[in-house]
Amino acid sequence: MITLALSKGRIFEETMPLLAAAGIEVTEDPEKSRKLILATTRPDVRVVLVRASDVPTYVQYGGADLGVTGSDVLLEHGNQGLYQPLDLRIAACRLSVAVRADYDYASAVKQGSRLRVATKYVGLARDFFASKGVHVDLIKLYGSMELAPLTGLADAIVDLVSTGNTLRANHLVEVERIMDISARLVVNQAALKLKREPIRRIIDAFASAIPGS
Ligand code: PRT
Ligand code: MG
Repeated sequence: MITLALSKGRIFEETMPLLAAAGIEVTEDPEKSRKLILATTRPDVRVVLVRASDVPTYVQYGGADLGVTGSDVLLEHGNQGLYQPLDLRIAACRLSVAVRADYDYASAVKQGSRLRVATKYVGLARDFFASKGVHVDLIKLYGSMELAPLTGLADAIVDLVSTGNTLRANHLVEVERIMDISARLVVNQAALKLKREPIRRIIDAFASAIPGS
């Protein structure tokens, strides 16, 4: 049995064409079913649904053989023991710093002020501001980062941006782009040895179906 870990939503949806290229179709709709283990048209392949931030953990400890996860999640998690053969170029976005439209970020940075930054990405944010020599107090949040500057919880946020619509709707502006983000295929190292042939075939099929390749 080959187990693939996916998260519901954009990762699941954008992985479906890659699976199709490998001749695999998921036979249940995760939005309609409450099942956490989904069957596929291949009796030896199943999909497990986990939180986006749990995908690396499942693959690292062998709860899944393969997984699809954002490079944001991987970098924040630390990719201990995960084989990362492919940038799938799906679920693309960027990690950015955003502030209220009326907040003078450039001056605050220039004056060496201590910034309060709210984010889910504490590790990535710490590294980024340290590399710029900007002093920050980091506030860990688990969601709705956009609310933090609006309520006075923080001066800035570090969050993912794709269309920019969420920032605009909340009168926030992007002031720095930290890095580009896309989803990666991750593979458990032991599974790669023990199930080499079927896993290799999936990796090759995914590689052939990467958007823009
Ligand atoms: O929702 P949950 O807490 O379970 O987990 P999650 O939010 O990590 O999962 P999900 O499915 O939302 O995101 C999974 C992965 O998709 C992320 O780890 C990223 O690698 C990738 N991705 C790509 C995104 C976005 N684009 C994205 N736009 N993840 C989140 N967003 C959010 C962003 O945080 C912000 O709130 O969408 C909003 C901004 O979108 P725009 O289009 O308005 O700019
Ligand atoms: Mg989400």
